[in-house]
Amino acid sequence: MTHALIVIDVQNDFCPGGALAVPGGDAVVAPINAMMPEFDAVILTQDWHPSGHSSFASSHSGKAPFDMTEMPYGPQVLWPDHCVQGTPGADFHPDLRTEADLILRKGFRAQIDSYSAFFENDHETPTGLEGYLRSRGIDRLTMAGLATDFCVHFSAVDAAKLGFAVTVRLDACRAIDLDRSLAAALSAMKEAGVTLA
Ligand code: VGL
Ligand code: ZN
Repeated sequence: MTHALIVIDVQNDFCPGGALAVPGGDAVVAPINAMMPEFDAVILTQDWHPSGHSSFASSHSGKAPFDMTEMPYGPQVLWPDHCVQGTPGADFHPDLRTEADLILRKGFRAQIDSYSAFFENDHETPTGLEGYLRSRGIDRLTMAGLATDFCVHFSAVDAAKLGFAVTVRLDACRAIDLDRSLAAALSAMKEAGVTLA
């Protein structure tokens, strides 16, 4: 099998001091760097929003960060402004090794958020990652990064649904854990056939 590591959103805004800091987010960097040499391919994803993105609470009058809203594609959490294209918050953590084969950016469409590295939040607009992996003959994926309960969760479930063999390295992930979203994410990943390691 050809085995790729997919490193999800290890960016400054998701690390302590960032706009949407995940508790302990920077603790994933060392284990991720250490595991990179074990894989046939390394892919990094980067949350990459235009300013004024529709997932930002600041784009909705009367809404605060972590409120919910209804989008044409379903319910959506509203976030603090984060990972705005070209800003230091959107950069990878400075210690992350970035000698990757591919950097996949997502969330660049103003009207739709994209947690998953495979499909945007409408669950139908593809990012192109599936085609990239299949054309390289990659059939096995290990995932790590931020955040366990959002981008890692949706990426892992989509990958499993697409037929990839998926392992999530929980030791190299950290969660936001909004309203018990971590527990929900863990059971959804298990149900989808993802191996939690
Ligand atoms: C993420 C919320 C908003 C993530 C990205 O990387 O998990 N979470 N944008
Ligand atoms: Zn985002």
